[in-house]
Amino acid sequence: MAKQRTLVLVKPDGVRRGLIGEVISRFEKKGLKLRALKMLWLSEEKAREFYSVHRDKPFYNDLVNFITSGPIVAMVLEGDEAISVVRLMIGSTDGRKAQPGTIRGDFALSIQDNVVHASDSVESFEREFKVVFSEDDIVPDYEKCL
Ligand code: FUP
Repeated sequence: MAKQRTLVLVKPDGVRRGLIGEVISRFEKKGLKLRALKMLWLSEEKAREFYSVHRDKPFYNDLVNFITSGPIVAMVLEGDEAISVVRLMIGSTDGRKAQPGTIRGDFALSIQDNVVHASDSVESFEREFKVVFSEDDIVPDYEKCL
């Protein structure tokens, strides 16, 4: 069992709809540990960097406009196989096709306004983390204090 970190965003639609608590609650109940948490409003420059892997896609500009349309909540979650576990919990990209029981399956009806983002690989996590957080934002391991 490999302990991993992943980055999750509650996107502007999720914040507007009051889903911050719901999203965090699901990950907490699953047993993932929050190691960093912040609310922020991405600049266009940071949003372009965050989604740089999609820069050649037809939806890139719309995606940047959407993710900068309001505040977001970013978090680092830690746990065994956190990247794949969280991807399973958020569901498929298109909310209309995401399985019920997943976050997108339960709360999204769109491919763009799909409530959450989660890293899809260690490499993505490392790039995304640097856009949103610095190492100082990570709280020390508090496992022993629980
Ligand atoms: P995901 O990893 O599930 O968030 O999905 P992708 O990395 O493939 O896409 C990132 C974001 O781009 C999605 F969350 C929504 C947006 N997107 C579109 O708007 N249209 C598409 O056809 C595909 C993705």
